[in-house]
This record gives sequence, structure tokens and C-alpha cells, in this order.
Amino acid sequence: MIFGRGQKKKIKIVDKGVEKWIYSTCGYCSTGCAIEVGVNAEGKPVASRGVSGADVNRGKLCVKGIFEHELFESSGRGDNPLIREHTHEGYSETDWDSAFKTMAAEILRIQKTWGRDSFAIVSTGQLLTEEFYTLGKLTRGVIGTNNYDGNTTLCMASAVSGYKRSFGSDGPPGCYEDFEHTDALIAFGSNLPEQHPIIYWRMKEAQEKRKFPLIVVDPRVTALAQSADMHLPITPGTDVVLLNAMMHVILDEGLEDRDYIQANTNGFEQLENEVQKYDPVTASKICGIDEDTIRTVARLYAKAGSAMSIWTMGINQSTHGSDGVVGINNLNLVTGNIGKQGGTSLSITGQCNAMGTREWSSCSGLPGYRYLENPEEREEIANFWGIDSEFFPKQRGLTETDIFPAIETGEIKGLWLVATNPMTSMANTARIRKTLAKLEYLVVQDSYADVETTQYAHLYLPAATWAEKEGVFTNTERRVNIVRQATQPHGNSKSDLWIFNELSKHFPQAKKPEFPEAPAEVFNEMAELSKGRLVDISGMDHDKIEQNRGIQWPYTEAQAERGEAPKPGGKRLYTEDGTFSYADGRAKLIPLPFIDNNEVPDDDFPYWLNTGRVVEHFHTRTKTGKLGNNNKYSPIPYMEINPDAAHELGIRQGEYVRCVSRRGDAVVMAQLTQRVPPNMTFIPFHYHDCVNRLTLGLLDPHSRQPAYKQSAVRIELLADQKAAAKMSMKRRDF
Ligand SMILES: Nc1nc2c(c(=O)[nH]1)N[C@H]1C(S)=C(S)[C@@H](COP(=O)(O)OP(=O)(O)OC[C@H]3O[C@@H](n4cnc5c(=O)[nH]c(N)nc54)[C@H](O)[C@@H]3O)O[C@H]1N2
Ligand SMILES: Nc1nc2c(c(=O)[nH]1)N[C@H]1C(S)=C(S)[C@@H](COP(=O)(O)OP(=O)(O)OC[C@H]3O[C@@H](n4cnc5c(=O)[nH]c(N)nc54)[C@H](O)[C@@H]3O)O[C@H]1N2
Ligand code: SF4
Ligand SMILES: [Mo]
Repeated sequence: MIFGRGQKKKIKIVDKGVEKWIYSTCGYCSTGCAIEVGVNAEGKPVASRGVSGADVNRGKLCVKGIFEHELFESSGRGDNPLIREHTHEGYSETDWDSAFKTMAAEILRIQKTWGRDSFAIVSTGQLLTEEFYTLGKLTRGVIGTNNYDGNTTLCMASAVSGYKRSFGSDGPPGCYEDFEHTDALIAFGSNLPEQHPIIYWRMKEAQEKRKFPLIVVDPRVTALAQSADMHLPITPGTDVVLLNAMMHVILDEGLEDRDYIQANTNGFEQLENEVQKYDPVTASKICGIDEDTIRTVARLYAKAGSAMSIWTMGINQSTHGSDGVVGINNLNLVTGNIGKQGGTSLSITGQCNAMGTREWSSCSGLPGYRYLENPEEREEIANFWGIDSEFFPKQRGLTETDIFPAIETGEIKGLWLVATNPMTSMANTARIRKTLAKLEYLVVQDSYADVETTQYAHLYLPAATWAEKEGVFTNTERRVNIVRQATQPHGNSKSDLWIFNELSKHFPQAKKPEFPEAPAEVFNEMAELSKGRLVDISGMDHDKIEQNRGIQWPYTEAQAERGEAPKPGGKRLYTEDGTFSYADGRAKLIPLPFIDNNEVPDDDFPYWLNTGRVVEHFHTRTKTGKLGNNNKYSPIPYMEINPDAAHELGIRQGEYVRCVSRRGDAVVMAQLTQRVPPNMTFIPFHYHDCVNRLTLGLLDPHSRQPAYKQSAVRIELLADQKAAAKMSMKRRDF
């Protein structure tokens, strides 16, 4: 039978028996999509759907969000706390109370023997904000170690550092609505269609209406680069040079915004002197972008009515990460593109709550963007928590990337990992493995018992995840949105908030902060502490957040009392002259001399190793690796290699190769593609025992973030393809 258009067989949507939809916010990336979890008559989550009235995603979800309800009962989840005395022994199950008793006793023993800072804590960007705030309170107010950081050092540290250096405070100034007003957009090292698919959709919708030019700076022909008006395949690690050269052109041709510079910035002359050295001809030899293109892009950006820059890990994960961010801020300050519609410097965040940890976890300071270095701010928090301010350290301790070397040197003896998996996500994992094995005591608190780090743990604490609990996330555009509990925690796992609260009871201090149990109460504490701060959330509470489908900060108590409804979107920072966070209200223009200090390809290791992500997987695959609908796209480790390079090496599509760096080797399947140039390979970092065996991870001097995207490797075809295939298929594991 021939079907005409009108006679097409109707697609039947399977009735999943949803009885109730529960409001939540996606727990993967920082886009912050509002999502509803459908539960059936037995209370079991059976579906996910986007929330149409939410400004962020307007009903849409990507391939991760749409299957998110499946993760609650995915394999490998932790049921009960597990304990053992030595890491070569098997685990036995224990009850929560015994787990807390031994954990507190071990922390106290280590601190008594080796000093307060010898026990370190490393957390994440994936807890709820109330949990971050409570962990911060426990760490800063009770346990008292200064070696406390999060995986955000692997992710957003350069953005934080760059914002602080330029504007005097962290806090991305723009919002998604800027796409609807901008006249030019540059994306630096950001692959929106795969990593933030719904931000991409928002951007694309806006671009289709107004046809503003999109310029993509990325050494790879990413999905975003494919749809760009101009693609600048930059030499890895040299964005600062491109930015300096663009400013050279802008100043040389008098295209800068003098009025804005005079009213809002310091340091113009120093910047001008530095960028004079970066004429496009000289710069093109370093950054690989030809001089005419540099000039064209600079003119286009400066002449646009409003222009915006976005960036992600291509900038942050570099030895010039913080400088790259400052360079982007310089460009936007010089062209008057901060705090105006469509004119901004917008860091696209990574994890669902990387913003929440920056604002409230006290990792690098104290709650609400307060500094440990500031005596009044120490006093304020100590009074609020009812403790002695002398208990606080007077400056920030080690970052995650410095905590691991401090374990090697014996300075740190105990470690508590909360929702992060450094055995797969840190650079040079062979070294991380040895480091973890050296610890006297390791606690792993994770939603999955089979996460690689438990191999080295003395105690494993099973945590509830995402919509098994309640609290808020902050997304890329500073929007606070709520996760409501849709289902009970798996097995005997508990919310991270409950775990922190219970553990606090096992410390003996007389003077201790209070630890409220209900997430809404914890939120109210943060709201109180936010009054008058940049991150003012004092007009919000849990119910109001849900009613509005998320609220962007700042939203103050005064606004709420005046009955001013939160705007649906479009909120910006620094919209008026002289409102930057430095004492004089001005932003800093900072000169950025470039020193080439990366590992670069040579005769022995002739290819750039670039690393990153793919749309269907999230990070170390503890979640997406277990979900058939996500894992089936890319179940085994692979590399992108240019067909010309593959031809030279005698490698055909689908063959297995060994990739070797100065640190180690990894076996991957070759995918031939023009996405990478002939001198580069790209390997997603989602797989255990794979690309991070190879990476060097040199650190940015300001942010301590690793340069995951710049190492050198050689590539060898494996002689025994059958054995490699067998080994690789075994690794499909989940
Ligand atoms: N599907 C999915 N989405 C995610 C995540 C995930 O794991 N999976 N993770 C989330 C998190 S935590 C993060 S941080 C974000 C990351 O989001 P993105 O940063 O967009 O993703 P990456 O693939 O890490 O890197 C982006 C690009 O940087 C480019 N790059 C490499 N070196 C350079 C350079 O020197 N200069 C420039 N300009 N570009 C360079 C790479 O070629 C790559 O295409 O994604 C978030 N969203
Ligand atoms: N080569 C290379 N390496 C990279 C990167 C790269 O681009 N290239 N990117 C870096 C970046 S940007 C990032 S953000 C890091 C990410 O690195 P990781 O943080 O190590 O990666 P995840 O797999 O997200 O680890 C989160 C862990 O938390 C657990 N978890 C999830 N939800 C919860 C919860 O509610 N409670 C608890 N307690 N546990 C939970 C998960 O099961 C998982 O084990 O990787 C970095 N590593
Ligand atoms: S774009 Fe990000 S927040 Fe939205 S559904 Fe996908 S993973 Fe979740
Ligand atoms: Mo990240």
C-alpha cells in the first residue's frame, strides 16, 4: 500500500501511565532546563518532559534530560554504607551511625596527629546549593580544614579568577536573552550544540530571526563551527594572542568606546602599551589565524551595535585560562560591551550547579562571594554561625590540583571525596591512582558504589541523587531553579544534606553552628546572608522559585516586598556606570603578555591531543554509561583522527590504535573525520583508563586549572586487532 502525506501511519506515543508530574531542574549541564518527572501510580519515575512555561528551555530537553528519570534505578547505585580497615580487603556493609562514628574519629585522629589541614575535602559542582552551603559550614565552621576545594577547579576556576581580576567579583554579567539583542557573537572554545544543546537552540532561534554573524574560535570543526559564519581554527592555547591582536586593531583604528572606557575602567594605558606589540602579522604566526581574518573579526566586533562573547573549556582549560578570560573581558570593556542588551562577557558554565558552589560552598572563601582574606567578612559569618572568627583561616588553602600533590608529599593524610571521580577526570590518572593509594584514610561519598574511586576508599557513603532530594541549582545566567523530590532515595542511600547534618553531630566542639534539616530552611539562611551582596537572593524562597520557573539573581527582599514580580529573564549585572565590585566601582583593564609554556607536538610526539565531550555522555559516565539510550551512541573509547593523518599511519576507519604520551598510553578506536586537522587528535574524556592516562594537565598560575586540551601524543596502529577489539568490547561494561 502506498501512503500519501494525509494517510501516514500515526505515531503512537506509548502510554507510560504517568499519574503525576513533579517539577524539577535538570541535573546534568549548566543550561538549567526546567524538567518534569512523571511518576506512575506506584510512585515510580517513568518519564521526563520539558516545562513549556520555563523561560530557559520553553518545553525543550536534550538527549540527556529526556532520559534522566531512568538513572534512579540504573546499575551500580549504592545501597548501604560500606566499610573496611585496609584497602586490599573486601568491604562489609555497615549502618549509618557506625559509618559516621568511624569517619569523625578518623578525621579527628588525623588532624590531631598531623594538624588541622592534613585532612582534605574535595567536592563538586553537582550538589544542591543548600548542600553546598551546609558542607561549607561543616568544613569551615566545624572540621576546620583549609584544604577544601571542588572539581570546579577543573572546570570554572579560570572563569572565576578572570571575572575577579577584571570586575572585582565573580558572577557572569550576561544572560540568554542577550542572544536576542546582539549584533555579533564570538564563541571561544565552546561547543554549544553538544555541551549546552538548549542554549544552542536559544542562540539559533535568535540568530535565525536577526541573522547576526557567529564567529567560532576552536581548533576543531565542531558542530558549532559548522554553522558559523567564520571559523577560526586557532593553534591550541594561543587565544590570548588572538585577543591581544584584535585589540591592537581596534585601538589602531580608533574603534574603541572611549566614553565607556573613561567612565568605567582603570588601566587603559598599560593595556594599550601591551597590545601594541601584537600586530596581526606577528600574532598570526603564533595563533595560526591569518592577519586579514584577525582584522575582519576585530572590526566586525567593534563596529557592531552590541557584541557578545561566550566561552567554555577551550579557554578555561589552558595554562592561559585566567588570562584568556581577562582578555575576553578586556575586549568587551574596550568596546563598551558589558551590562548592555546583547553586549556581554558570558562564561558558559559547566555542571548543573557549578554556579551554586561558586556562590555558597565556601570552597575558595566564605558564603555569598565573601573572602577569607577580609576580616569583616570573617567576622560577619562567624557571628551568623555563632562561632569564633579566629577559627577561620585568614587565606584560602589548596585547590584540588594542589591537594593531590600534597598527598604525594605527605602533607595531607586523609581525603573525603564528595560527588567527584578524579580517577577518571584528573590529568595523568596513573599518578592519581598512586596518590589515592597513599592515603591513610579515604571516604568516597557518591551515588554510585561502582565509581572507580571506591577501589581506594576505606569508607563508602551512598548518596541520593538529583530528584531523590530537594533544593536549588544556579545556572549559567544566574538563574536559581528548584529540584523537587520526585522519588525516594535508592536503597538505604541518603541525601548529601542529611549526611552532612548527621556527621556534624559527631564532632565534639562546644560552639557549633546550627544545622537545619529542611532544605527550605537552609535556603532561608542563605537568603538572609545574601542581603546587600552581589548575589542577593533575599526576595526568593523555594515556592516562589518554582512558581516563576526559576528566578535570576539578584532578586531582593525589597523587590519582593514592593510586590515586584521577578522578570522572566533578561537580567544583567553592571548595567550602570561605576558599578563594578572594585572599591572605586571601576573594572580593570589588564595587560596580558603571552609566554608559550605548553607541551607542544615534536618529533617523538607529533600530534596535538585535544580532549572534551560528546552530547550523549556526561563526564565519567557514572550516569549516562548506564543508560542504554545514551550509552549506545558511543559505548567504547575512540579518537577523532584526520583521514590524511590516518592514511600516513596506515590506519583505517574502525581500527584500534595505541595513543602514547610522555605519561602513559591508551587504546582507542580510530574514527576518521575532517573535524580535526591533520596534526591533531580529539578523544572524549568520558572513559575510565583512557585519555587522562595521557594528559599532562599543566596548571594555570592564577586559577590552578589544568590545561586538559594541550598535550602531545604519538599514534600507533595495533598489530593484533582481534585482541584489541575483544578488550575494547569488554570495556562496553555497562
Ligand atoms: N553532553 C555533555 N554536556 C556537558 C558536559 C558533558 O560531560 N557532556 N559537561 C558539562 C561541563 S562540566 C562543562 S565544563 C561543559 C564543557 O563544554 P565545552 O567547553 O563546550 O566542551 P569541551 O568539549 O570540553 O570543549 C570545547 C571545545 O574547546 C576546544 N578547544 C580545545 N583547545 C582549545 C583552544 O586552545 N582554544 C579554543 N578556543 N578552543 C579550544 C575543543 O576543540 C572543544 O571543541 O559542558 C557541560 N555540558
Ligand atoms: N581530559 C579531560 N579531563 C577533564 C575535562 C576535559 O575536558 N578533558 N573536563 C574537566 C571538567 S570541566 C570537569 S567538570 C570534571 C568532571 O569530573 P568529575 O567531577 O570527576 O566527573 P563526574 O563523572 O561528574 O563525577 C561526579 C560524581 O558524582 C556522583 N554523583 C552524581 N550526583 C551525585 C549526588 O547527588 N551526590 C553525590 N554524593 N554524588 C553524586 C557521580 O556518580 C560521579 O561519580 O572533569 C574534568 N576532566
Ligand atoms: S541542555 Fe543541559 S540542562 Fe538541558 S536537558 Fe540537556 S543536559 Fe539537561
Ligand atoms: Mo566542567
